[in-house]
Amino acid sequence: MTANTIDLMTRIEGHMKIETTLTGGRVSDARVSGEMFRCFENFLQNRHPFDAARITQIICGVCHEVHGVASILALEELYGVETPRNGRLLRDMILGMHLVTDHILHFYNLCLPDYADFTALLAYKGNDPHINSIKDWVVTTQPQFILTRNDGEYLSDPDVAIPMVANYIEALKVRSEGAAGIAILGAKAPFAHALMPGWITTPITLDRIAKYTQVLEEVSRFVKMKYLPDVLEVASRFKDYFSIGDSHDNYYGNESFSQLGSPLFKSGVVVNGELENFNFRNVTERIDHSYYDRNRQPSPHKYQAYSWIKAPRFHGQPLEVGPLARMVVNQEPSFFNSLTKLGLKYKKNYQFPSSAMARLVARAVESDIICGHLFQLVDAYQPGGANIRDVDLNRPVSGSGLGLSIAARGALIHHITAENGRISKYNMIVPSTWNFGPRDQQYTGIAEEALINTPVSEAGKDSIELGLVIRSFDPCTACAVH
Ligand code: NFE
Repeated sequence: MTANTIDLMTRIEGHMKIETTLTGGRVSDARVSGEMFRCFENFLQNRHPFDAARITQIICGVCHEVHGVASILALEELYGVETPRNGRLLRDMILGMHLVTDHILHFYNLCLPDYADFTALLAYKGNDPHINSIKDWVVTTQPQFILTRNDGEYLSDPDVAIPMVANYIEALKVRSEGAAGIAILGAKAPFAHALMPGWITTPITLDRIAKYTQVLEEVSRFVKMKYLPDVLEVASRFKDYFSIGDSHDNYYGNESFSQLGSPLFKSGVVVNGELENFNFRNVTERIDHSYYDRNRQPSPHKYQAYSWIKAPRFHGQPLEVGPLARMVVNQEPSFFNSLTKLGLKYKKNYQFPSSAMARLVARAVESDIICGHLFQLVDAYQPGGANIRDVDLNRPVSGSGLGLSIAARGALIHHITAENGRISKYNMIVPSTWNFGPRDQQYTGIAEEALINTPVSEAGKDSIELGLVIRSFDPCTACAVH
Protein backbone atom coordinates (compact mmCIF):
# COMPACT_ATOMS: atom_id res chain seq x y z
CA MET A 1 0.00 0.00 0.00
CA THR A 2 1.47 3.39 -0.93
CA ALA A 3 0.27 6.92 -0.39
CA ASN A 4 0.30 9.34 -3.27
CA THR A 5 -0.37 13.07 -3.08
CA ILE A 6 -0.86 15.61 -5.86
CA ASP A 7 -0.72 19.09 -4.39
CA LEU A 8 -1.51 21.29 -6.24
CA MET A 9 -3.48 19.86 -9.11
CA THR A 10 -2.59 21.76 -12.27
CA ARG A 11 -4.59 22.76 -15.36
CA ILE A 12 -7.73 23.29 -13.36
CA GLU A 13 -9.21 26.43 -11.81
CA GLY A 14 -8.40 26.99 -8.11
CA HIS A 15 -6.38 25.10 -5.52
CA MET A 16 -7.05 21.39 -5.14
CA LYS A 17 -5.17 18.59 -3.44
CA ILE A 18 -5.63 14.90 -4.33
CA GLU A 19 -4.54 12.26 -1.82
CA THR A 20 -4.80 8.63 -2.82
CA THR A 21 -3.89 5.28 -1.36
CA LEU A 22 -2.67 2.79 -3.95
CA THR A 23 -3.11 -0.94 -3.41
CA GLY A 24 -1.93 -3.39 -6.05
CA GLY A 25 -1.54 -0.66 -8.67
CA ARG A 26 -5.04 0.75 -8.16
CA VAL A 27 -6.51 3.53 -6.09
CA SER A 28 -8.11 2.01 -3.01
CA ASP A 29 -9.01 5.27 -1.25
CA ALA A 30 -9.08 8.91 -2.26
CA ARG A 31 -9.54 12.32 -0.71
CA VAL A 32 -10.11 15.50 -2.65
CA SER A 33 -9.55 18.79 -0.83
CA GLY A 34 -10.46 22.36 -1.71
CA GLU A 35 -7.61 24.33 -0.25
CA MET A 36 -8.82 27.87 0.15
CA PHE A 37 -11.55 29.82 1.89
CA ARG A 38 -13.22 32.71 0.08
CA CYS A 39 -16.30 33.90 1.93
CA PHE A 40 -18.47 35.33 -0.88
CA GLU A 41 -21.73 34.39 0.85
CA ASN A 42 -20.65 36.24 3.99
CA PHE A 43 -19.70 39.50 2.38
CA LEU A 44 -22.93 39.65 0.37
CA GLN A 45 -24.81 40.07 3.63
CA ASN A 46 -26.38 43.48 4.21
CA ARG A 47 -25.74 44.59 0.65
CA HIS A 48 -28.39 45.70 -1.84
CA PRO A 49 -29.82 42.57 -3.55
CA PHE A 50 -28.85 43.88 -7.00
CA ASP A 51 -25.20 43.76 -5.95
CA ALA A 52 -25.41 39.96 -5.94
CA ALA A 53 -25.59 39.77 -9.74
CA ARG A 54 -22.39 41.84 -10.00
CA ILE A 55 -20.41 40.37 -7.12
CA THR A 56 -21.16 36.67 -7.66
CA GLN A 57 -19.87 36.88 -11.25
CA ILE A 58 -16.37 37.58 -9.95
CA ILE A 59 -16.28 34.32 -7.98
CA CYS A 60 -14.64 32.77 -10.96
CA GLY A 61 -12.40 33.66 -13.86
CA VAL A 62 -13.79 30.78 -15.90
CA CYS A 63 -17.56 30.67 -15.44
CA HIS A 64 -18.48 34.30 -14.78
CA GLU A 65 -21.71 34.86 -16.74
CA VAL A 66 -23.37 31.76 -15.27
CA HIS A 67 -23.38 33.28 -11.79
CA GLY A 68 -24.85 36.50 -13.21
CA VAL A 69 -27.72 34.56 -14.78
CA ALA A 70 -28.44 32.35 -11.74
CA SER A 71 -28.35 35.39 -9.48
CA ILE A 72 -30.77 37.28 -11.71
CA LEU A 73 -33.23 34.39 -11.72
CA ALA A 74 -33.14 34.46 -7.91
CA LEU A 75 -33.55 38.26 -7.88
CA GLU A 76 -36.46 38.15 -10.30
CA GLU A 77 -38.29 35.77 -8.00
CA LEU A 78 -37.47 37.98 -5.03
CA TYR A 79 -38.77 41.15 -6.77
CA GLY A 80 -41.61 39.38 -8.59
CA VAL A 81 -40.50 40.60 -12.03
CA GLU A 82 -39.68 38.92 -15.28
CA THR A 83 -37.44 40.14 -18.08
CA PRO A 84 -39.33 40.58 -21.41
CA ARG A 85 -38.93 37.69 -23.86
CA ASN A 86 -36.36 39.49 -26.01
CA GLY A 87 -34.22 40.10 -22.94
CA ARG A 88 -34.48 36.44 -21.94
CA LEU A 89 -33.42 35.36 -25.43
CA LEU A 90 -30.39 37.62 -25.23
CA ARG A 91 -29.55 36.26 -21.80
CA ASP A 92 -29.59 32.69 -23.12
CA MET A 93 -27.50 33.77 -26.11
CA ILE A 94 -24.84 35.09 -23.71
CA LEU A 95 -25.07 32.00 -21.51
CA GLY A 96 -24.86 29.52 -24.41
CA MET A 97 -21.89 31.24 -26.04
CA HIS A 98 -20.11 31.14 -22.72
CA LEU A 99 -20.86 27.43 -22.12
CA VAL A 100 -19.66 26.28 -25.53
CA THR A 101 -16.42 28.26 -25.48
CA ASP A 102 -15.79 27.13 -21.89
CA HIS A 103 -16.16 23.50 -23.04
CA ILE A 104 -13.70 24.14 -25.90
CA LEU A 105 -11.18 25.61 -23.48
CA HIS A 106 -11.56 22.60 -21.23
CA PHE A 107 -10.92 19.98 -23.88
CA TYR A 108 -8.11 21.58 -25.86
CA ASN A 109 -6.24 23.65 -23.33
CA LEU A 110 -6.82 21.77 -20.07
CA CYS A 111 -7.33 18.11 -21.08
CA LEU A 112 -5.73 17.42 -24.43
CA PRO A 113 -2.11 17.83 -23.21
CA ASP A 114 -2.72 14.60 -21.23
CA TYR A 115 -3.77 12.68 -24.34
CA ALA A 116 -1.88 13.99 -27.39
CA ASP A 117 1.88 14.16 -27.74
CA PHE A 118 2.31 17.74 -28.90
CA THR A 119 6.06 17.19 -29.41
CA ALA A 120 5.12 15.26 -32.59
CA LEU A 121 5.04 18.73 -34.14
CA LEU A 122 8.84 18.99 -33.95
CA ALA A 123 9.22 16.20 -36.55
CA TYR A 124 6.83 17.88 -39.03
CA LYS A 125 8.34 18.02 -42.54
CA GLY A 126 5.28 19.03 -44.58
CA ASN A 127 4.44 22.28 -46.39
CA ASP A 128 1.39 23.53 -44.48
CA PRO A 129 2.35 27.16 -43.74
CA HIS A 130 0.08 27.34 -40.68
CA ILE A 131 1.59 24.21 -39.08
CA ASN A 132 5.08 25.41 -40.00
CA SER A 133 4.47 28.77 -38.37
CA ILE A 134 3.39 27.02 -35.13
CA LYS A 135 6.45 24.76 -35.35
CA ASP A 136 8.76 27.77 -35.85
CA TRP A 137 7.19 29.47 -32.88
CA VAL A 138 7.63 26.36 -30.70
CA VAL A 139 11.27 25.95 -31.75
CA THR A 140 11.99 29.62 -31.07
CA THR A 141 10.15 30.11 -27.80
CA GLN A 142 10.33 26.57 -26.33
CA PRO A 143 6.89 26.75 -24.62
CA GLN A 144 6.90 24.16 -21.87
CA PHE A 145 3.15 23.51 -22.10
CA ILE A 146 3.85 22.04 -25.55
CA LEU A 147 7.25 20.48 -24.90
CA THR A 148 6.91 18.98 -21.41
CA ARG A 149 5.40 15.50 -21.16
CA ASN A 150 4.51 13.47 -18.09
CA ASP A 151 5.14 9.74 -17.98
CA GLY A 152 2.19 8.17 -19.69
CA GLU A 153 0.72 6.87 -22.92
CA TYR A 154 0.08 9.49 -25.57
CA LEU A 155 -1.52 9.65 -28.93
CA SER A 156 1.64 10.34 -30.96
CA ASP A 157 0.67 9.42 -34.53
CA PRO A 158 1.77 12.63 -36.36
CA ASP A 159 -1.30 12.62 -38.66
CA VAL A 160 -3.49 12.97 -35.59
CA ALA A 161 -1.31 14.67 -32.98
CA ILE A 162 -0.05 17.52 -35.17
CA PRO A 163 -3.50 18.80 -36.25
CA MET A 164 -4.49 18.59 -32.58
CA VAL A 165 -1.65 20.98 -31.66
CA ALA A 166 -2.93 23.38 -34.32
CA ASN A 167 -6.45 23.04 -32.89
CA TYR A 168 -5.09 23.69 -29.39
CA ILE A 169 -3.84 27.07 -30.65
CA GLU A 170 -7.02 27.74 -32.63
CA ALA A 171 -9.14 26.95 -29.56
CA LEU A 172 -7.56 29.93 -27.78
CA LYS A 173 -8.61 32.17 -30.67
CA VAL A 174 -12.13 30.72 -30.69
CA ARG A 175 -12.43 31.31 -26.95
CA SER A 176 -11.37 34.91 -27.43
CA GLU A 177 -13.83 35.38 -30.34
CA GLY A 178 -16.54 33.87 -28.13
CA ALA A 179 -15.76 36.50 -25.51
CA ALA A 180 -16.32 39.16 -28.17
CA GLY A 181 -19.72 37.57 -28.90
CA ILE A 182 -20.60 37.68 -25.20
CA ALA A 183 -19.40 41.27 -24.80
CA ILE A 184 -21.31 42.57 -27.81
CA LEU A 185 -24.55 41.60 -26.04
CA GLY A 186 -23.51 41.63 -22.38
CA ALA A 187 -21.43 44.84 -22.43
CA LYS A 188 -18.30 43.11 -21.16
CA ALA A 189 -16.58 39.73 -20.96
CA PRO A 190 -15.73 38.35 -18.55
CA PHE A 191 -18.42 39.57 -16.12
CA ALA A 192 -21.36 40.68 -18.28
CA HIS A 193 -22.52 43.87 -16.61
CA ALA A 194 -25.58 44.26 -18.83
CA LEU A 195 -27.27 41.39 -16.99
CA MET A 196 -29.83 42.83 -14.56
CA PRO A 197 -33.09 41.56 -13.08
CA GLY A 198 -35.79 42.62 -15.52
CA TRP A 199 -33.25 44.06 -17.90
CA ILE A 200 -30.53 43.56 -20.34
CA THR A 201 -29.10 47.03 -20.47
CA THR A 202 -27.07 46.94 -23.68
CA PRO A 203 -28.65 48.86 -26.58
CA ILE A 204 -29.14 45.91 -28.93
CA THR A 205 -28.81 47.06 -32.51
CA LEU A 206 -28.96 44.85 -35.57
CA ASP A 207 -25.22 45.14 -36.11
CA ARG A 208 -24.67 43.69 -32.63
CA ILE A 209 -26.89 40.72 -33.51
CA ALA A 210 -25.00 40.38 -36.80
CA LYS A 211 -21.63 40.36 -35.00
CA TYR A 212 -22.91 37.79 -32.49
CA THR A 213 -24.17 35.61 -35.36
CA GLN A 214 -20.81 35.82 -37.11
CA VAL A 215 -19.05 34.70 -33.91
CA LEU A 216 -21.59 31.92 -33.43
CA GLU A 217 -20.97 30.66 -36.96
CA GLU A 218 -17.25 30.53 -36.27
CA VAL A 219 -17.67 28.79 -32.91
CA SER A 220 -20.21 26.34 -34.28
CA ARG A 221 -17.96 25.48 -37.25
CA PHE A 222 -15.08 24.79 -34.87
CA VAL A 223 -17.30 22.54 -32.74
CA LYS A 224 -18.50 20.51 -35.73
CA MET A 225 -15.27 20.35 -37.72
CA LYS A 226 -12.66 20.13 -34.95
CA TYR A 227 -13.93 19.71 -31.40
CA LEU A 228 -16.40 16.84 -31.87
CA PRO A 229 -14.13 14.86 -34.26
CA ASP A 230 -11.08 15.37 -32.01
CA VAL A 231 -12.97 14.21 -28.91
CA LEU A 232 -14.25 11.14 -30.73
CA GLU A 233 -10.73 10.41 -31.99
CA VAL A 234 -9.34 10.60 -28.45
CA ALA A 235 -12.26 8.49 -27.21
CA SER A 236 -11.61 5.82 -29.84
CA ARG A 237 -7.91 5.63 -28.87
CA PHE A 238 -8.43 5.62 -25.09
CA LYS A 239 -11.43 3.31 -24.80
CA ASP A 240 -10.19 2.00 -21.47
CA TYR A 241 -11.20 5.36 -20.01
CA PHE A 242 -14.83 4.41 -20.57
CA SER A 243 -14.36 2.05 -17.65
CA ILE A 244 -12.18 4.33 -15.52
CA GLY A 245 -13.55 7.18 -13.43
CA ASP A 246 -16.89 5.62 -12.54
CA SER A 247 -18.59 7.43 -9.64
CA HIS A 248 -21.89 6.87 -7.85
CA ASP A 249 -23.93 7.06 -11.10
CA ASN A 250 -26.44 9.47 -9.56
CA TYR A 251 -27.03 12.56 -11.69
CA TYR A 252 -28.65 15.98 -11.46
CA GLY A 253 -29.45 18.66 -14.04
CA ASN A 254 -31.49 21.89 -13.95
CA GLU A 255 -33.93 23.01 -16.60
CA SER A 256 -32.27 25.42 -19.01
CA PHE A 257 -32.69 27.17 -22.37
CA SER A 258 -36.48 27.22 -22.06
CA GLN A 259 -37.43 30.27 -24.16
CA LEU A 260 -38.52 28.41 -27.29
CA GLY A 261 -41.15 26.13 -25.79
CA SER A 262 -39.93 22.89 -24.29
CA PRO A 263 -36.56 23.28 -22.56
CA LEU A 264 -33.38 22.20 -24.32
CA PHE A 265 -32.36 20.49 -21.06
CA LYS A 266 -34.99 19.43 -18.58
CA SER A 267 -34.75 19.32 -14.80
CA GLY A 268 -34.25 15.99 -13.08
CA VAL A 269 -32.34 13.80 -10.70
CA VAL A 270 -31.32 10.21 -11.38
CA VAL A 271 -30.78 8.07 -8.29
CA ASN A 272 -30.30 4.31 -8.49
CA GLY A 273 -31.23 4.32 -12.16
CA GLU A 274 -34.58 6.07 -11.62
CA LEU A 275 -35.54 9.59 -12.75
CA GLU A 276 -37.01 11.83 -10.03
CA ASN A 277 -38.11 15.44 -9.81
CA PHE A 278 -35.63 17.86 -8.29
CA ASN A 279 -36.75 19.89 -5.29
CA PHE A 280 -34.41 22.38 -3.62
CA ARG A 281 -36.00 21.58 -0.25
CA ASN A 282 -34.38 18.13 -0.37
CA VAL A 283 -30.86 19.53 -0.69
CA THR A 284 -28.57 19.70 2.32
CA GLU A 285 -24.94 20.71 2.58
CA ARG A 286 -23.01 18.30 4.79
CA ILE A 287 -19.93 19.51 6.64
CA ASP A 288 -18.75 16.29 8.37
CA HIS A 289 -15.29 16.66 6.82
CA SER A 290 -15.35 20.32 5.90
CA TYR A 291 -13.61 23.10 7.81
CA TYR A 292 -16.81 24.58 9.27
CA ASP A 293 -18.17 24.42 12.81
CA ARG A 294 -21.77 23.63 13.70
CA ASN A 295 -22.65 27.32 13.18
CA ARG A 296 -21.17 27.01 9.70
CA GLN A 297 -18.33 29.36 10.57
CA PRO A 298 -14.77 28.66 9.36
CA SER A 299 -12.95 26.21 11.61
CA PRO A 300 -9.55 25.49 10.02
CA HIS A 301 -8.40 23.11 12.76
CA LYS A 302 -11.57 21.00 12.94
CA TYR A 303 -10.91 17.36 13.79
CA GLN A 304 -11.11 15.06 10.72
CA ALA A 305 -11.89 17.94 8.38
CA TYR A 306 -9.87 18.06 5.17
CA SER A 307 -11.62 20.40 2.73
CA TRP A 308 -13.05 23.91 2.49
CA ILE A 309 -15.68 22.52 0.11
CA LYS A 310 -19.02 21.48 1.61
CA ALA A 311 -20.72 18.25 0.55
CA PRO A 312 -24.17 18.80 -1.04
CA ARG A 313 -26.60 15.90 -0.84
CA PHE A 314 -30.07 15.31 -2.29
CA HIS A 315 -32.13 13.12 0.04
CA GLY A 316 -28.73 12.26 1.52
CA GLN A 317 -27.27 11.13 -1.84
CA PRO A 318 -24.21 12.61 -3.58
CA LEU A 319 -25.08 13.61 -7.15
CA GLU A 320 -22.83 14.09 -10.17
CA VAL A 321 -23.49 17.24 -12.18
CA GLY A 322 -22.17 18.37 -15.56
CA PRO A 323 -22.72 17.66 -19.25
CA LEU A 324 -22.79 13.89 -18.66
CA ALA A 325 -25.50 14.35 -16.03
CA ARG A 326 -27.49 16.46 -18.52
CA MET A 327 -27.12 13.79 -21.22
CA VAL A 328 -28.32 11.07 -18.86
CA VAL A 329 -31.22 13.06 -17.36
CA ASN A 330 -32.36 13.97 -20.90
CA GLN A 331 -31.53 10.55 -22.42
CA GLU A 332 -30.00 12.63 -25.23
CA PRO A 333 -30.09 10.60 -28.47
CA SER A 334 -27.05 12.24 -30.09
CA PHE A 335 -24.93 11.36 -27.05
CA PHE A 336 -25.96 7.71 -27.14
CA ASN A 337 -25.47 7.66 -30.94
CA SER A 338 -21.90 8.91 -30.53
CA LEU A 339 -21.18 6.09 -28.10
CA THR A 340 -22.69 3.54 -30.48
CA LYS A 341 -20.53 4.85 -33.34
CA LEU A 342 -17.51 4.25 -31.13
CA GLY A 343 -18.57 0.61 -30.95
CA LEU A 344 -19.63 0.86 -27.31
CA LYS A 345 -22.69 -0.93 -26.03
CA TYR A 346 -24.57 1.35 -23.67
CA LYS A 347 -28.25 0.81 -23.07
CA LYS A 348 -30.31 3.96 -23.48
CA ASN A 349 -31.65 4.16 -19.97
CA TYR A 350 -31.02 5.96 -16.69
CA GLN A 351 -28.62 3.31 -15.40
CA PHE A 352 -25.56 4.85 -16.95
CA PRO A 353 -22.07 3.99 -15.66
CA SER A 354 -20.12 7.24 -15.54
CA SER A 355 -16.54 7.40 -16.75
CA ALA A 356 -13.77 9.85 -17.51
CA MET A 357 -14.23 9.47 -21.27
CA ALA A 358 -18.04 9.61 -21.24
CA ARG A 359 -17.69 13.03 -19.56
CA LEU A 360 -15.50 14.32 -22.42
CA VAL A 361 -17.86 12.98 -25.11
CA ALA A 362 -20.90 14.43 -23.32
CA ARG A 363 -19.28 17.86 -23.19
CA ALA A 364 -18.55 17.91 -26.93
CA VAL A 365 -22.00 16.60 -27.90
CA GLU A 366 -23.61 19.18 -25.62
CA SER A 367 -21.60 21.97 -27.30
CA ASP A 368 -23.00 21.00 -30.68
CA ILE A 369 -26.54 20.86 -29.30
CA ILE A 370 -26.21 24.30 -27.68
CA CYS A 371 -24.80 25.86 -30.88
CA GLY A 372 -27.86 24.63 -32.79
CA HIS A 373 -30.11 26.16 -30.14
CA LEU A 374 -28.28 29.51 -30.23
CA PHE A 375 -29.00 29.87 -33.95
CA GLN A 376 -32.70 29.37 -33.17
CA LEU A 377 -32.52 32.04 -30.45
CA VAL A 378 -31.03 34.51 -32.94
CA ASP A 379 -33.92 33.79 -35.32
CA ALA A 380 -36.47 34.23 -32.54
CA TYR A 381 -35.11 37.63 -31.42
CA GLN A 382 -37.45 40.45 -32.50
CA PRO A 383 -35.58 43.62 -33.43
CA GLY A 384 -37.24 46.67 -31.92
CA GLY A 385 -38.98 44.63 -29.20
CA ALA A 386 -38.51 45.50 -25.53
CA ASN A 387 -35.47 44.08 -23.74
CA ILE A 388 -36.21 45.88 -20.48
CA ARG A 389 -38.88 45.95 -17.78
CA ASP A 390 -38.63 48.61 -15.10
CA VAL A 391 -37.79 47.36 -11.63
CA ASP A 392 -38.06 49.65 -8.61
CA LEU A 393 -34.57 49.46 -7.18
CA ASN A 394 -35.48 51.33 -4.03
CA ARG A 395 -38.31 49.04 -2.95
CA PRO A 396 -37.34 47.69 0.51
CA VAL A 397 -38.05 44.14 -0.57
CA SER A 398 -38.34 41.23 1.89
CA GLY A 399 -38.60 37.57 0.94
CA SER A 400 -36.58 35.00 -0.95
CA GLY A 401 -35.76 33.93 -4.47
CA LEU A 402 -34.34 30.79 -6.02
CA GLY A 403 -32.26 30.73 -9.19
CA LEU A 404 -31.90 27.25 -10.69
CA SER A 405 -29.67 27.49 -13.71
CA ILE A 406 -26.97 25.90 -15.81
CA ALA A 407 -23.19 26.24 -15.77
CA ALA A 408 -20.58 24.53 -17.92
CA ARG A 409 -19.68 22.24 -15.04
CA GLY A 410 -23.24 21.42 -14.07
CA ALA A 411 -26.36 22.51 -12.26
CA LEU A 412 -26.07 25.84 -10.47
CA ILE A 413 -28.19 27.11 -7.56
CA HIS A 414 -28.38 30.64 -6.14
CA HIS A 415 -30.75 31.31 -3.23
CA ILE A 416 -31.28 34.79 -1.85
CA THR A 417 -33.14 35.92 1.27
CA ALA A 418 -33.68 39.65 1.84
CA GLU A 419 -35.12 41.83 4.58
CA ASN A 420 -36.04 45.47 4.06
CA GLY A 421 -34.11 45.77 0.85
CA ARG A 422 -30.90 44.18 2.15
CA ILE A 423 -29.52 40.68 1.67
CA SER A 424 -29.89 38.72 4.90
CA LYS A 425 -28.65 35.40 3.49
CA TYR A 426 -27.15 34.33 0.19
CA ASN A 427 -26.46 30.68 -0.54
CA MET A 428 -24.81 29.23 -3.63
CA ILE A 429 -24.52 25.53 -4.39
CA VAL A 430 -22.33 25.34 -7.45
CA PRO A 431 -21.39 22.47 -9.77
CA SER A 432 -17.89 21.86 -8.46
CA THR A 433 -19.23 21.75 -4.90
CA TRP A 434 -21.42 18.79 -5.94
CA ASN A 435 -18.57 17.08 -7.80
CA PHE A 436 -15.65 17.84 -5.48
CA GLY A 437 -17.21 17.98 -2.04
CA PRO A 438 -15.73 15.59 0.54
CA ARG A 439 -17.25 12.43 1.98
CA ASP A 440 -19.93 12.29 4.64
CA GLN A 441 -20.39 9.47 7.12
CA GLN A 442 -22.04 7.30 4.48
CA TYR A 443 -20.76 8.23 1.03
CA THR A 444 -17.50 9.29 -0.59
CA GLY A 445 -17.64 12.47 -2.64
CA ILE A 446 -18.33 12.20 -6.40
CA ALA A 447 -14.73 12.80 -7.56
CA GLU A 448 -13.36 10.69 -4.70
CA GLU A 449 -15.51 7.76 -5.79
CA ALA A 450 -14.45 8.30 -9.42
CA LEU A 451 -10.79 8.00 -8.42
CA ILE A 452 -11.28 4.73 -6.56
CA ASN A 453 -10.22 1.74 -8.66
CA THR A 454 -8.25 3.86 -11.13
CA PRO A 455 -5.21 1.87 -12.29
CA VAL A 456 -1.98 3.81 -11.76
CA SER A 457 0.95 2.46 -13.75
CA GLU A 458 3.97 1.71 -11.59
CA ALA A 459 6.29 3.35 -14.08
CA GLY A 460 4.12 6.44 -14.11
CA LYS A 461 5.59 8.45 -11.30
CA ASP A 462 3.49 11.43 -12.32
CA SER A 463 0.25 9.45 -11.78
CA ILE A 464 -1.14 10.92 -14.96
CA GLU A 465 -4.13 8.58 -14.71
CA LEU A 466 -5.41 10.46 -11.66
CA GLY A 467 -5.23 13.72 -13.59
CA LEU A 468 -7.27 12.21 -16.43
CA VAL A 469 -10.05 11.27 -14.04
CA ILE A 470 -10.05 14.55 -12.11
CA ARG A 471 -9.88 16.75 -15.21
CA SER A 472 -12.74 14.85 -16.86
CA PHE A 473 -15.05 16.80 -14.51
CA ASP A 474 -13.52 20.17 -15.50
CA PRO A 475 -12.99 21.14 -11.86
CA CYS A 476 -13.24 24.66 -10.55
CA THR A 477 -12.14 24.80 -6.94
CA ALA A 478 -12.48 28.59 -6.95
CA CYS A 479 -16.24 28.18 -7.45
CA ALA A 480 -16.44 25.13 -5.23
CA VAL A 481 -15.23 26.97 -2.14
CA HIS A 482 -16.70 30.38 -3.11
NI1 NFE B 1 -15.60 28.46 -11.55
FE1 NFE B 1 -18.43 27.25 -12.27
C1 NFE B 1 -19.08 26.48 -13.75
C2 NFE B 1 -19.97 27.51 -11.49
S1 NFE B 1 -18.04 25.42 -11.22
S2 NFE B 1 -16.35 27.31 -13.00
O1 NFE B 1 -19.32 26.02 -14.69
O2 NFE B 1 -20.93 27.73 -10.97
O3 NFE B 1 -18.58 25.12 -9.89
